[in-house]
Amino acid sequence: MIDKEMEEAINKQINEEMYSAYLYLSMSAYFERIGLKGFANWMYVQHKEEMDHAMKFYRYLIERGGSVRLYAIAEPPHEWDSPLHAFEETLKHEKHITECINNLVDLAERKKDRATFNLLQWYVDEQVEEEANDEEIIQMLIIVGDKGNGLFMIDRELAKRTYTPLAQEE
Ligand code: OFO
Repeated sequence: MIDKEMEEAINKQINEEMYSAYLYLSMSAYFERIGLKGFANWMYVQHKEEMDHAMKFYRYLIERGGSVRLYAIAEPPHEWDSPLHAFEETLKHEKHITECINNLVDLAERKKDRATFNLLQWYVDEQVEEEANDEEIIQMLIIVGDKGNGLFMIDRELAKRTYTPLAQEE
């Protein structure tokens, strides 16, 4: 049976992950609206990955005999100034998520909850990858100046991203 404080913290993280999924779905709709289908695809895949992050915590809580609480998901923004602005906000959000994960790691250590600590290592690695991906796209957008032919080249690149369900990765 999982510790109650740990359970509450994981339930809050499920909500953070669900919000991430919501935020990126909203960004996907924004990119569709401004005619950047590749960017929209990238964000849609990101949305699905965030749902997987939430569900990984959800299944873990159930497995540990915990009780899942699905808190209300906040409304994300629906408008950004430019593709660069959207990706800067994405990176900012991911840094916030990294901090949340690090706090969970600290709690698991304090509670001597080795199983949760082990689970969290997957999220620690995932955050490194997510921040690096965002930084790479931000750099590309800075180089091409956020418009014109360069932007369409990035759009073609981002159109190639495909979704791999989490269960198949492990
Ligand atoms: Fe974007 O990694 Fe989960 O939230």
